[in-house]
This record gives sequence, C-alpha cells and structure tokens, in this order.
Amino acid sequence: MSKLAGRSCTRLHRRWQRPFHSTLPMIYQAFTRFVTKVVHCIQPPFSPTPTSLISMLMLLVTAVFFAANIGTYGDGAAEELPVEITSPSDGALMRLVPAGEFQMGDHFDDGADDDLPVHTVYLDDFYMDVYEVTNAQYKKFMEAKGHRAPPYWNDSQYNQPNYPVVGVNWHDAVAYAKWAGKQLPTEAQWEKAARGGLVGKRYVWGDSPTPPPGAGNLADEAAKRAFPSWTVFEGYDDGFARTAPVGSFSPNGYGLHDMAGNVWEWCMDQYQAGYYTTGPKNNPVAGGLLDFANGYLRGITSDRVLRGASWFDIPIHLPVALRLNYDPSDNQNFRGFRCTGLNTP
Ligand SMILES: [Ca+2]
Ligand SMILES: [Ca+2]
Repeated sequence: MSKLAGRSCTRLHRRWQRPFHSTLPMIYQAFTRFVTKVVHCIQPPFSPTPTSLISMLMLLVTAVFFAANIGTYGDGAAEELPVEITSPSDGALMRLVPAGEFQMGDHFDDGADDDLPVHTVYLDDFYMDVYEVTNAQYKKFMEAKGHRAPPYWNDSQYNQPNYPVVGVNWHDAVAYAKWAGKQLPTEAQWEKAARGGLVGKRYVWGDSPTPPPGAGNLADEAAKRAFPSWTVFEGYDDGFARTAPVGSFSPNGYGLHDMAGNVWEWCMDQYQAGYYTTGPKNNPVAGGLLDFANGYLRGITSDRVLRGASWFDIPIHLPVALRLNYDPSDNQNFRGFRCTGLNTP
C-alpha cells in the first residue's frame, strides 16, 4: 500500500491487536478468581459474600464484552479504514477497495485467450485514485522533478488542467508514482477496482451492449461526427470526440470515475499472456513489484499492461477483462494512468 495507506493499516492493526493480547492475562486472572469464588460459594455451607457476587458479575460483563467483540479483532480491521483519503503529495482523492477475492478474467470467453481462465484472485485492501491523473497534477510533478513534458502538452485539445494527462509512457507514469509516494496499480488491482463490486459482467457498466448514459467517454456518436469513418457505440453520445475532463461520467461501485474509457491506464505489470495460469492467487503482479529503491527503472523494456480503453476505442476494446500490451515507451494521445497504494511490508 502507499506510504499513507500502509501507515494507516499498520496503526490500525496494532490498535486492534494490542487490546486483544493485553486482555488475555486479564481474562485468565478473572477466570481464576471466578473458579475460586465458585468453589467458595458451592462448598457447604453455601454462603456467597458481596465480594464474590461482584466478582462474578464483573466476570460475566467481561465475558459478554469479549464475545461481542471477538469478530472485530480479525475481519473487522479493513472496515475501519477510511473509505476516502486525500493523497498529501498530489492532492488526489483516493477510494478504498476492500480486501477480498474477486473473479478475474473474461467470463464470456469471446475475446483473446490471454484473459483466460477466469480465476479467483485475493487482494489486500488498497486505495485507488478516484480520477485519472490530470494535467494540473502532472504539472506539479514536472515542476518538482524537472521532468520533461509529454507529447500533446501544448495541444489545446488535450492540455486543459482538469483533463487527463496524455502522451505519457510507462516510465513517465512510474516516475510520477514514485514522486507521489504511490504506485501504479497491478493489473489485478485495476480489474478489481474497475469491476466496482459487480461479478461476471462484460463491461464496467454491466452487460448492456449499448452503454447507459454516463457510462464514460468512449468512441461514440460525438466521435463519429468528428471522425466519420470510425466504428463507434451506435446510439450512445457522451458529447466528447477526444478526451473529457476527469470525473465527467458516473462513478462505479467503488466510487471510481472513468474506469471505462477516456484514457487507457498503465498498470505496473509486465505483460505475460499466460499469467492467469501461472500467477499466484494472492496479490499477483507479473514481473514483480517495482523496486523504487534501486533506481529509475529505465532498464525495463518488456511490454507493460494497459487497461480500460479510451475515447479512441471501439466497442470490442471495452470489456473490463480485456488486456492490452505495449512497449513501455509508447506515448500516444489516448494513454494515461492513475495511481494506487500497495499493501507491501
Ligand atoms: Ca467520446
Ligand atoms: Ca480510463
């Protein structure tokens, strides 16, 4: 998890674990006293004293309290994490995606084979940026780190402050995440976050082949007006031929915007076509976690995963399980990213 979220988790677990362990001696002592008092009570002649009755009452209250809260010491920890936080580095709103399992992959088996088989993945809880990283946020990063401007930086069709930054390659996205004290999402994190709690659906919005109003910025009727030769979602008009301001469309079940469309989003993972067969069940990430401590990672040249499609994309690219792989130096005007935190030790 990010430094921010990681610290929250650690504090939280400590807070819950400390009372649990510290109550054991107390319970043992109370139990010992209870046995002693009971023995004294039942030994003839039966003569309970006020002290013994008070002790028994206190023990009963302790036992009831412990029984009522025993579940809280374990599974309840994640429930105590705040649902929404603000990243102190880039000011990004982040939403909690709770720990647990989900079914990853193409439930319809009608695309490429690299998103098969559908398999169970467990992820620790993590925070995900609510929006794609904007030009305004990326500008802060560029100024802080002296990072070069991406292509299209001066193109007024894409460079408004609240629009998603485009033209960033995977290395740019990693450098931003490092500056922000965050990470790129793993591919599994991205898919779980995008599904928003829905199970086995084809798209972020469900199964309807025609997106409902507010589904996202896709290749739509507005795009066809600008680019007449395009194949688009017929009957769906999102009003944008190119990128749209982040958050212009409806959030999904986890409160995340633009998980379908607007810009493709770089993930951390190395692309491995067969990874759904070979990867672990828990917290999978192909190619391993990024080791920021050991350099800028310029040496990475293997294809990386992109998810979510964009304003440029035809319907066949919108299934939520669809995986796209590109060279990490790819930097087109429909590529962007968002950040996440990781539950790493
Ligand atoms: Ca559109
Ligand atoms: Ca997107």
